[in-house]
Amino acid sequence: EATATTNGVKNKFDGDGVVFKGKLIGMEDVSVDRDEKVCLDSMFKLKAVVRARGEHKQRIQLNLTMNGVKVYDDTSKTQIASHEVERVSFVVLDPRDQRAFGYVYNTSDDRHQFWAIKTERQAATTVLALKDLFETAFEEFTKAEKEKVK
Ligand code: I3P
Repeated sequence: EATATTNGVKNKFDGDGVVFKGKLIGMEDVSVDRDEKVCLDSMFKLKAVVRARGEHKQRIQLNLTMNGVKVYDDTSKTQIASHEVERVSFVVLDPRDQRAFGYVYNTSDDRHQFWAIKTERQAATTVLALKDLFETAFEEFTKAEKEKVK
């Protein structure tokens, strides 16, 4: 069920938002909130951990919504994480893998978590949708701020 935004106009990120299927490569704390090399080092390390473990990656569903990026276990539909848009500081595509990307989520206690995700299809499609979400959320925020000063 889509919820109306501040100006009453609905967009594709309202309600359940835009959905992508994927697998969780892994996540870990990184030292900084925006650095391509740090993120890619983490990506390759997390992939190596998966390989070494030899187990299947967890299947996930990503919902890109106005209330943030929701991560669900695809089998049980249990929510694993909810990442508010304004706390996501960096998104990176894996240059060695067309189906992998990651992002940095900044926790309320100031840690920087890198989430590495393998997408079912091209990762660039998901990254473009994420950028669209950031822009849409920022526009909504700006509109709401303008309403306040009226
Ligand atoms: C699988 C293959 C798949 C991979 C899957 C591997 O190995 O590499 O591409 O899925 O990962 O198990 P194999 O060819 O030996 O069966 P992704 O491309 O989606 O990572 P998974 O087991 O973690 O699902």
